[in-house]
Amino acid sequence: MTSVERTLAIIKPDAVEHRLVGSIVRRIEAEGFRIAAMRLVRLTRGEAAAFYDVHRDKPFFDSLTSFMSSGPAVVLALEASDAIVRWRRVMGATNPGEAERGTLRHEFGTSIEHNATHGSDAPETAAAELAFFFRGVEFAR
Ligand code: IDP
Ligand code: MG
Repeated sequence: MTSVERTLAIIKPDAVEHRLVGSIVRRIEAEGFRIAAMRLVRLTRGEAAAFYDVHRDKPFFDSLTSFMSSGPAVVLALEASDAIVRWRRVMGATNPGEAERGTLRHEFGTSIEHNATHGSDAPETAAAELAFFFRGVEFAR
């Protein structure tokens, strides 16, 4: 069984800095996702902390929120059947050093923190993360 889903993707500040937005959007389209919404955001430290609240107690939390608020990022709502799992697969493992060849994090990530992209990990987190960036936004059809 497959179902049409939406997931939240982020092109993180490292990838925007490295001028990889075009390459990553090209890959998103080539993989068959429909872009339902997309915008450039500069998160505040507080917004980054709220977004990554589940990691509040991790040793890397301060560094992560600093990184995520260090420059503009691109947030996208991606639509496809099984979008959540499929986007996670296109991104690859969290640590670029462990990500499979051909995945975005293998290609474009430079460290476990600066790993180029984000993707929601489950239907509940996808709904919450999409609302975080796109509440009140009508997805284009
Ligand atoms: P995910 O992005 O693959 O879901 P998570 O474990 O949810 O990975 O971690 C969220 C983000 O925090 C990662 O994408 C990465 O940017 C950063 N991160 C995860 N683990 C570490 C770490 O051990 N050191 C530094 N940053 C980390
Ligand atoms: Mg995660």
